[in-house]
Amino acid sequence: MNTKTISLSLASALALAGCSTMDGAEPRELAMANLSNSSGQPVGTATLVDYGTSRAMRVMVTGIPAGPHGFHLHTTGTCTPPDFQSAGGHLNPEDNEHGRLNPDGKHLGDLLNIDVPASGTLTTEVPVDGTPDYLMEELFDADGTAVMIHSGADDYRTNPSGDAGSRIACGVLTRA
Ligand SMILES: [Cu+2]
Ligand SMILES: [Zn+2]
Repeated sequence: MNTKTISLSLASALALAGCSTMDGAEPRELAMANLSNSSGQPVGTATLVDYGTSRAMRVMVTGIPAGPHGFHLHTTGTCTPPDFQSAGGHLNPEDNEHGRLNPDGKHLGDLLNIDVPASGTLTTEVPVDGTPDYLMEELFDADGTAVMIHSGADDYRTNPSGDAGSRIACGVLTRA
């Protein structure tokens, strides 16, 4: 290895180290919800994680029927079983229509479906749009925000709810 190669390698290493520090590569938890099913039993957690350049909702669930499930943020942070209608519609501060495949969509609360395997246990992450400041302002408005899992898949298109079926698990977000 000649001197030029060595100095380039060192420069790259420093650049990478600098990058990770500036990005805040240490994931930071912003908010968290304990999820319960319609019988009031705990089924897992949802945690909003800030990766510096992006945000994600980390989902850890168990005892959920296998298959794809609509997964949303709902506008009111109240989870009253068994139907969880208390949580209102999707979190939608920009007054859009529902669905990421809808040309007039999407709601801030429209997250990707989660696909639960036969075991009923899943750990995954789905992206969440918006800066940390914007998200914290909207999530922790006067009436808070709920995280919801539905019985069926969100079709990402049908207004206002994606035709995702009943609400099977709900949790109120709190600041982490
Ligand atoms: Cu929903
Ligand atoms: Zn929606």
